[in-house]
Amino acid sequence: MKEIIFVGRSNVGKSTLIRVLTKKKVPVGKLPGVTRKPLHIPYQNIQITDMPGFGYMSKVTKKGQEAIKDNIVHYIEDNASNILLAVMVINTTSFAEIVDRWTQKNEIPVEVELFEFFNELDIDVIVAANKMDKVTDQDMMLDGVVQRLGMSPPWRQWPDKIVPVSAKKGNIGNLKLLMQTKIEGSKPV
Ligand SMILES: Nc1nc2c(ncn2[C@@H]2O[C@H](COP(=O)(O)OP(=O)(O)OP(=O)(O)O)[C@@H](O)[C@H]2O)c(=O)[nH]1
Ligand SMILES: [Mg+2]
Repeated sequence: MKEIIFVGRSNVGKSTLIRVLTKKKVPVGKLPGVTRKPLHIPYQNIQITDMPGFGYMSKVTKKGQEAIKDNIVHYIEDNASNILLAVMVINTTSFAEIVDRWTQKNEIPVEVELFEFFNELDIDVIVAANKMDKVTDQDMMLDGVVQRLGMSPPWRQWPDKIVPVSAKKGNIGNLKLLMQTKIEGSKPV
């Protein structure tokens, strides 16, 4: 079945966003590591897949976290031909800081790696810049995000690559519309 997958670091709000979109009670929670396995939610004629988050998880060892990250990569590789779209959810408030911390250690941040991985596999990816309710200088923050993902600011020139949202407030901006375009574009004519 065709699917739209939601990926991103633990605790960025993937499941909350899926709740808002599907009105289904997928498990969400305060601590990172709530979603442990890909969860499929029927959505129109496709499915939405709620992926586990990568990175720090409460009560999971470093090794366990690595295994989960490997599972995510394998899932994407194995299902690439069915994935209509990947929604990469970020916590906008901490994205720049996390990416810069990794870059300073001469390591490629996981979110940057994942973004490039989707591009390599030719899978369309949209960044859902979540938790915008906590961001004060929105344009500055979003410009910083696109820049770190290799796109030139201003962020507004990438309307089908980045969408500011606040899952908590139920504000999902253009995300639903962008998903709809993908779903309809995939229907056989
Ligand atoms: N302020 C704010 N908090 C949010 C927003 N979206 C989600 N949260 C909170 O972030 C926390 C994590 O939400 P989840 O939806 O469980 O996050 P997740 O990405 O699915 O997490 P894992 O399954 O652990 O990877 C919860 O406490 C949510 O209430 C948002 O837009 N703004
Ligand atoms: Mg989750």
